[in-house]
Amino acid sequence: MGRGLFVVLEGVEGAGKTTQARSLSEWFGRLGLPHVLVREPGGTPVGEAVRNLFLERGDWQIPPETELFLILAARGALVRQVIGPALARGEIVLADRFDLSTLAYQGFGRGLDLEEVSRANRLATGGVRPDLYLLLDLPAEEGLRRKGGGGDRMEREELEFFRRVRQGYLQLAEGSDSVVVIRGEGGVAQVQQALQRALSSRFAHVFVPGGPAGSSGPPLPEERS
Ligand code: Z5A
Repeated sequence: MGRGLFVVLEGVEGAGKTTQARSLSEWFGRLGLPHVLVREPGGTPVGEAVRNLFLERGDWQIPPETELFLILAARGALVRQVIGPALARGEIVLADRFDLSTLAYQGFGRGLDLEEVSRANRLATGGVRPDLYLLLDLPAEEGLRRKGGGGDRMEREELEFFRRVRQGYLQLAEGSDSVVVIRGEGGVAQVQQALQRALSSRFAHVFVPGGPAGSSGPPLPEERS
């Protein structure tokens, strides 16, 4: 089975993931690289239904454990129905959030045990792991300011929650060579350049002008165990 490249954008609310994911997707297109763009929760019929429940605008109280299982239910479907097949075709998968979000939000944010969250994550992903996480780091205040406040169930959380999430992300990134931290405070174009630089330096054989020579998809990165 072939193995494409799995890249994830992570970060707090309003860090710019969706904006940057779109621009990266355009860049991949210009380079002639086959790719799929997914977001979490979502990306499958089950995932989109979970997304509606999860981000419900009403006054629902959802316990942290229920949040965890909702997210993992969506992820289980996304990995098996979209991400796995795309990687097997040798394509690039660019995901707007993945398992690091669960550690940051349900672990650091909600206070669930990190080991248990990691174990549950492994069950949901079936061992499919990203090749690189691009963490857009931004003070929680700035992210919320960009979003304009109010909004869905998560957006109504207190500032302190988002601060814990941000610190959690930074702690997860520390000492990990699969997480690259990118400052999210610059302008959109500046952040995009930093992301492209990070990808080009990590996967120089994939992100070359004109795309990978003589292949229908990106060359395979080292298989991870
Ligand atoms: N969640 C979870 O708890 N556990 C999990 O495991 C997973 C998710 C997978 C998904 O909500 C929620 O699910 C999320 C975490 C939780 N909730 N929270 N909080 P979502 O998908 O609706 O929201 P999001 O993932 O947090 O994305 P977002 O709020 O849309 O933010 P973003 O994608 O990072 O930012 P953006 O949409 O690109 O930009 C936000 C605004 O800032 C917009 O007006 C842009 O024009 C502007 N922007 C973007 N970049 C810049 C720069 N560089 N400068 C200035 N302004 C900018």
